[in-house]
Order: sequence, then C-alpha cells, then structure tokens
Amino acid sequence: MTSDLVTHDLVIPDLVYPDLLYMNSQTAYLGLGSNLGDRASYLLQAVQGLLDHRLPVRALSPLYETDPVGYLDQPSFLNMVLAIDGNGWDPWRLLAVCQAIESSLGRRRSIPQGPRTIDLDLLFFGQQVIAESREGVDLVLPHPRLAVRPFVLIPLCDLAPAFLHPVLGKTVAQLLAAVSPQTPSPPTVRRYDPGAGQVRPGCQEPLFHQQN
Ligand code: PH2
Ligand code: MG
Ligand code: MG
Repeated sequence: MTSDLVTHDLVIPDLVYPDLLYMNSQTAYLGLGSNLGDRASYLLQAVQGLLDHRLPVRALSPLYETDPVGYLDQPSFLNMVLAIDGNGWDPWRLLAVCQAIESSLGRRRSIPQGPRTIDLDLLFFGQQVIAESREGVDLVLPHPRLAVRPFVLIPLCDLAPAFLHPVLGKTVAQLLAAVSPQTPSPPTVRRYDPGAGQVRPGCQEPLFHQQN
C-alpha cells in the first residue's frame, strides 16, 4: 500500500494569478496524470522536472482523483493541469522536455491508455493548431481528446475558463458545460483529499473543506 501523503521541497518562483495568463498569447497548458505508485509525488517530480528544464511554470490547478477513462481495468488517476509561459519556447521543444521527464520518471509504454507513473500531455500552446509527425513523434495541438475528457476540462477550467479553443471556437467553460454532467455518485472526477479533511503534517488547516 503506497501513500500519497508526500513532502517535497518544490520551489516555484513565479506563480501568477491564472486570469492574467490566458491574456498572454504564448501561454501553454499541460495536462498531468499518474496512476501508479506515489501518484502525488510523481506529479510534484514532474513539475520539478519542468522547472529544472527552465520552463516557466506559472499556475497549477488543484489535484483531482479521477476514474480511468478508455482502458478501464487500472487504478484511479491523480490529474492536474498547469500553465507555462511559452515565450521563447516552441511546441516541439516543450514536447521533447515532457517526454524526457516521462522517461526519467520510469514511464514505460506497454498498454495504450494503460497505467503510468506519469503522463504529460500538451493541451494548448496559445492558439497554435498543429498536426505533424517528425521522426516518428506525433504532435497534435490542441490535444485531440481534451474536449471530451472531464479529467482534463475540470482542472483546465480552474485555470482558464475563458480560454478559446482555436478549432472548436468554444471556451473551456463552454466545452466543460457540453460534456455530460457528473450524474454518477460519487462523481468520476473528485477533488483530491488524501486525509479526508484531516490536518496533514506541515499544514495548519485541512487541505480543503468538502463543498456541498
Ligand atoms: N489518461 C489516459 C487514459 N485514461 N483516465 C484518467 N482518469 N486520467 C488520465 O490521465 C487518463 C485516463 C491516457 O493518457
Ligand atoms: Mg494522456
Ligand atoms: Mg500522453
């Protein structure tokens, strides 16, 4: 049994309020997911990896615990979204960094859509629209499945509800409203609460309070 209660000395120097970010035409959004081992630690290590590659991480969504989609016979995921200031970067370089972090964190590609220590997906890079293959690596922007995935749209909507999808012509909030409402109980995407409202070591307050 692994624990998702981690401490990690992550220092993020330049976080800004997310509403300022989608006014920047070069903001890139990444979707992160993990469903093996210490999932929260893998997410933190991935953020650290981006910083180590000098990528300016500017905003982080909350974490969500999400039921698997696609390939169902696997553990639940932790998912989050983050925003990067992509000025001076291009999508191919960003993709190469994401893949390097995935392999450094032990990602093995066996079952498509299957379990993974860490997955970093490019969701948007400003308003760029790309579908290209270079040396066997595919880059598709915006991410082709983001509009049907609540585990992406919910954290993305925390950061960028008014961000316009350059192909579909709808905002993230409109895309989220269009996916089927969360009728099952419990919902398939839930705010991650490792201590079920308990006070965590190093925290003065419960991680967050359950909202009704
Ligand atoms: N990623 C997949 C397939 N299914 N399901 C959830 N809940 N979260 C994911 O990140 C995820 C998935 C392929 O990348
Ligand atoms: Mg993915
Ligand atoms: Mg991926």
